[in-house]
Amino acid sequence: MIQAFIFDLDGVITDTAKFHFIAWQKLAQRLGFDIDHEFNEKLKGVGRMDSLNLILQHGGISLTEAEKENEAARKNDEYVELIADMNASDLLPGAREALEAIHAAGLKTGLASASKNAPAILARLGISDLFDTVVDARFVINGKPDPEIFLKGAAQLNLSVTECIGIEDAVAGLQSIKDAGMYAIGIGDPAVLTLADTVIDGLHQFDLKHYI
Ligand code: G16
Ligand code: MG
Repeated sequence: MIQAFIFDLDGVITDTAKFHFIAWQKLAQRLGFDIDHEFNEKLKGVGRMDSLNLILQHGGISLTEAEKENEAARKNDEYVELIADMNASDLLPGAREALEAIHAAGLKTGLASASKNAPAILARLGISDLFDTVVDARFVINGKPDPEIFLKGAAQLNLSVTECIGIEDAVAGLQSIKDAGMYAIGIGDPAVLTLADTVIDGLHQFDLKHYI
């Protein structure tokens, strides 16, 4: 019996990818190259340092560990400035309604985000109190596609994985949900999200009664 839904943040609840893109693009340009939107797709759901490594590889640049730390911190400062203006209007359609419907049915909600900025973003969106538990990148050793983040979400809710459903827009995130042993709802293109048990366009299409 399903007791909880564990949500990814970027691409499911809100679109932070556009802000990450601006900040990563600035970093790439500082180093003398460009990234485009197609390349940005590869960074979705991928943690900060892994994203930086992919970008450096893309630009054919190699940096020392200290230089990487410095660039990642600078990118994050720029990103934090960009998300400071976020508010409830940045919620994706149906996100608040889905969270409220789950609570109204007496079920639980969790967040499993690769972003260390996740709690601040939830606060900006005005939905912190709609999550029973939050697992972000600060609390996991192995990021997505490793199942750790979704396993931890279920454990923090005191539930077994078969009582939880994971919701993700990125292939790496869906891998994480499936390897955790959960049912997976994909958000996006069914041709891309082949790991998902079911795919919807967005949370505006989320219908709780289909899953409980
Ligand atoms: C998000 C984004 C990724 C980003 C990662 C780390 O993951 O999709 O592009 O690199 O967080 O973010 P930060 O630099 O803020 O720690 P998710 O899991 O919310 O989709
Ligand atoms: Mg995502």
